[in-house]
Amino acid sequence: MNRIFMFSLSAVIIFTLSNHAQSAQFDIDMLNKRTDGEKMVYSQDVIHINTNDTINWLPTSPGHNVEFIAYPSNADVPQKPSKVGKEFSFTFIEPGIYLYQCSPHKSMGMVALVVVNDDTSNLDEVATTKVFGKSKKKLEQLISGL
Ligand SMILES: [Cu+2]
Repeated sequence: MNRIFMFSLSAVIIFTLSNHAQSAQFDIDMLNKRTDGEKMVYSQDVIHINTNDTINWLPTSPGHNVEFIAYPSNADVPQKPSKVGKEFSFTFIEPGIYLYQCSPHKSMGMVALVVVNDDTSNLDEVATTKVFGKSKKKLEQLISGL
């Protein structure tokens, strides 16, 4: 093998390795209506991601936001709800389950989960977090599907 070929091969290997180590980005739409007919809903009820992955919540329909209401004890999540109708991004550092709701539609079942590294060690806390109205049944369904 000549030197140029060897150099190219090493470059490809290094690129592949570094690309693999890179964290991922995921988009979740905030919706008035989902394709399955659900109203006031996030495009994904439960998403499984890895440490250092980022989720971008998109204001695909207006009037929604993200408010974390249960999360791993050492997670540094925003303590205030995100701005209604604005894109919001968060990078998940701590493994565990994150429960969030849409503040304007928290009693209409607009709750969802992020599970980082498939770690469910804070499941009890998530299951006993106070949610409102239709979100009680929705949360039960999401948890039973984990
Ligand atoms: Cu909403």
